[in-house]
Amino acid sequence: MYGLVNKAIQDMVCSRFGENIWKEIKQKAEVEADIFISMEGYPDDTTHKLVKAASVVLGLSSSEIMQAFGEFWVQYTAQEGYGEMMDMSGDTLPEFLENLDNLHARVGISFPKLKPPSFECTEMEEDSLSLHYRSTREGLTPMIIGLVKGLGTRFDTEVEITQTQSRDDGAEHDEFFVNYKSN
Ligand code: 1DX
Repeated sequence: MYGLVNKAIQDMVCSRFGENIWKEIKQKAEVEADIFISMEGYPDDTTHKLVKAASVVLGLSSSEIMQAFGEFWVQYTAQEGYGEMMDMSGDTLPEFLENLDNLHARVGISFPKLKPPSFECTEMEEDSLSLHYRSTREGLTPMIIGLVKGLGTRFDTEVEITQTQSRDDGAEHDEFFVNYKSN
């Protein structure tokens, strides 16, 4: 994944727990890089090792860390150079979710090593939708819950999200039911 992802993990840990905890996590993860370059590609393994090490050092589950990271990602990217792109992608939670594939297509033009996931909304109602998440990657599903909650915060919308289908259980892709109410 692009370094932006690892840099976001670093900034989340440093802002909440400080530089020393981050150093400990990086050491435990056996990640050699001194700094992450946003626009450079890194092995997915680097990200997974960082999450695992953070889980041990902070005493939280990997799933909890990934959820927190998903929430963080929404505000992080909005303030780290991609705010305009986020602004263009919708004014409401459902609109933004429907535009995610377009957003990734746009990023992919400039960054061809992007392996964008796909998000599809079905059964769209006044206050709910089904969200289908398809990815070339495994193990990032808890992050999706955080991402959607982060979008809820961004759009001042109360969100409830529950997973209704899981690749872990043999389904073809992950599916979520999203209930929301804008304030
Ligand atoms: F609900 O399943 C809200 O590296 C959401 O594969 C979900 O393949 C917001 F310059 C610049 C760059 C860089 C901008 F090239 C990414 F570095 C992308 C900014 C999306 C904002 C996807 C990150 C692929 C890296 C799922 C989890 C990954 C999507 C991560 C969240 C808005 C982003 O993001 C999977 C890669 C951006 C960029 C957004 C993602 C890769 C998302 C969301 N994805 C790189």
